[in-house]
Parts: sequence; C-alpha cells; structure tokens
Amino acid sequence: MKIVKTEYIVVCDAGFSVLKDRAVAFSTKIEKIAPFYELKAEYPDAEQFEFGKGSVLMPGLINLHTHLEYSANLSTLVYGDFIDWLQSVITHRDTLADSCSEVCIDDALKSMLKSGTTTIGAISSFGKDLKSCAKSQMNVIYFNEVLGSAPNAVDAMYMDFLDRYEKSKEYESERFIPAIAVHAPYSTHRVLVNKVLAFAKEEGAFISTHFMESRYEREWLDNGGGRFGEFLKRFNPHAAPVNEPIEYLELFEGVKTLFVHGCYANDKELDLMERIGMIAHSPRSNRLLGNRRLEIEMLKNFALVTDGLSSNYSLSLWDEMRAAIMLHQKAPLPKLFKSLLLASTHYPAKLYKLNKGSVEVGKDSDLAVYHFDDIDEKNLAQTLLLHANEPKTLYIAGQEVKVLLL
Ligand code: MCF
Ligand code: FE
Repeated sequence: MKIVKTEYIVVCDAGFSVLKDRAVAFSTKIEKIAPFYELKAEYPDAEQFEFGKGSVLMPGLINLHTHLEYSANLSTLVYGDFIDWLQSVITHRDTLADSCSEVCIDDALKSMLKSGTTTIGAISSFGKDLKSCAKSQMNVIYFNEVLGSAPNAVDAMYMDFLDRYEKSKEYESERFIPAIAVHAPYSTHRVLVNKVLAFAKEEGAFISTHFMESRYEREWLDNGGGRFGEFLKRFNPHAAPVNEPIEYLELFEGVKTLFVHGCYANDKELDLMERIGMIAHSPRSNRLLGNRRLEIEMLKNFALVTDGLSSNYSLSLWDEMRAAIMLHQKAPLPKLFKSLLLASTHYPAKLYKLNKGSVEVGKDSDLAVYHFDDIDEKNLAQTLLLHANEPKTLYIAGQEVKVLLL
C-alpha cells in the first residue's frame, strides 16, 4: 500500500472535480481518498509520499491510437497531402518497418511513459511490435490490423490476420489486451470486414477503424472518383469502392468501436459513430496529412490520440492537447482545456469500459504526479495544458515506473 499526498488532485471525472488537501491510499487499485492524517492512521504500514506545494495528482493519460512500427520515420514520409503521403507509405513501408528495431519500438514506448501515458492502443500492421508491447510496463490494447481490398485476397489476408491475432493471444494479460483494427473502408473489402467482425464478436474483442480521414476517401466512397480513383486504378484498372459509408459503419453495430479521424464524415455518420462507439481525434496527424479540422464542437465527446510517428513528430498527448488548442481557434478556452484533459483520460476509458481514467476509489492505480512552481486553483486545467510535459512520478497498477529515471 502507498499513500500519496499532493496539493491538488485533478480527478478527471465527468464534472471535472478538483480536490485540495486530500491524499490517496492505493495498492493496485485506489482504496481511499481522505486527508493525509486520516490515511496515515488507517494504513500505518503504507509507504508515504508527500509532494509539496505546486504538486498535482491526476490519472495516467490514455492514448488509444498509435502505429509503433512506423517509429523510425523522421523524413521518409511526405506530408501535406493525403494521397502523396499514402503513396510514400506504400513505397517505404517495408523499409521503414525494417529500420524500426525492437530498440526503436521500446524507445517509442518509453517516450510515451515519460510523457505520463499509462495506456495505449497500438495498431500493429506486421506484428513486429508484439514483444515490446507485451513486456512493457504500459497497459496496451494491441490492435492487430487487417486490410485488403481485392476480393480474391480476402482469405489470405484473413489468415494472415488470424495468425498475428493468435500470436498476440499468447501474451494476453491484465496489462496486454489483444484486439482488432480494420484499416479503413477504402482498403478493406466488405467481405473481409464482415468475416473479421463476426470473429471480433465471438471473441468480444475491442475494435478500431480509420474512417473518413481525407477528402479523397469521401469522394471515392461517394462516387468512385477523385484522386483516390486515379491512385487505385494504377494498381487495378477496374477498381471500385469496396464499401458504402453508412453500410460500413452499420457493420460495427454491437461492437465498441473507436472510429479514427472522421474529418470528412457527415452529420449522419458522426451520429452513428457516436452511437456505436467513439471518435478519435488526432489534430497534428490531420494537419500534417492535409486533412481538414474535425468539428469537435459537433461531438458529445471524443478520444484524443497522437496517431503514429508516421504522421506526427511526438507521441506525447500533452503536445497533442497544445496543438488542439491552436487548431480549434474558435473554441472557448477554459472549456476546451477541460474537454481535452477528459479526452485524454476519462472518455477513452469509458469507450472500452477500462477501470481507469479518473482518480476515484476502486479505479486502477495508474497515476501521475506533476509539479509546477506556481499554481492558481482557478487555472489548474490551463496550467496542466500549457506546462505539463513529464510527470515527477508515475504509477501503473500501483507500481512506480522506473523509466522516468532514465
Ligand atoms: O493514421 C495514419 C493515417 N491513416 C491511415 N493509416 C496509417 C496512419 N499511420 C500509419 N498508417 C498505416 C496503416 O496502419 O499506413 C498503412 C496502414 O498499414 C496504410 S495502407 C497501406
Ligand atoms: Fe492511424
């Protein structure tokens, strides 16, 4: 048992409560929140940690969408336009994945821990990140990716996916949850989507999919035209869309799904995605790949994600929150600060019913302590948003994470 006392606790519950002069007693789960002296009397054998003035305790951050296998990308992939980027991915994806060794993936995971992230969703295209994710101290939802638009390749692509999924099942634990990512409606044939979703339902697996990320995806799925058409017809002159947008979304009905991007989704699609699951928002990835701003003001809530280093320059959700402030110029700031903090903690936990994302009795003890030289309680969310980078101490399931000392 440990007792941690900080000046403030940013609970990250739906009402954005802030506690002052309270301490938290926890083992793997949070046992009690009360004044420090009470907890010391109740748990005399607990290790005690008293952080002074300017200290803030909050839940570890949850980043449900990243692509670790692309972490070697510094200048290989072309930014500015989605089709140019996709072409560069297709040209370089094997060499990029080969140049990201286990060390490179471990470093990416460490950088996320160092920025206070305690749970991630890792989209795995090849299975090269399996060992690193399975042995990491981080909580990992490991999304085995499936894609393939050619009808005659459906069985082969499904078998390849199944093989990776089964391998990931060998490492299943409280920390490591095998899951499934259907790449996108333009790249995954509906027969393959159906097959994988039937399997996901049997398994009760978590699901994620990219949806309506670019204007090219919109044009292609709506009328089989635009630059996506030209692009795909180079590989197959008879190429035609393999999904209809609404029908595609309806296939996910009944499975908790994270829909990633949605920048070009219409109102009906946004509603449907929010009913079935939740939308993931990645402002830096969208900007770098030439995609328009997601209208977050239209959403009930959303999960903030960094995407991979294939479309970003850091895997820190703090950096992502700060970018979101700049992208959503018209959003009133005090409200945006709070909703971005919840989009990095409480909301993503809610989608998959993870017992995480807030500092409340009974929740998993994934906790981060930050320190600021000067704090005004009225501006706590603002101070975190603008100045938090690395926690002083991080706990996952009640254990201190040593990577912060490296
Ligand atoms: O989220 C970004 C942009 N949208 C789509 N895909 C990816 C992203 N970062 C990496 N990817 C991967 C995706 O998992 O790129 C490939 C897929 O394997 C594109 S399709 C050959
Ligand atoms: Fe992505």
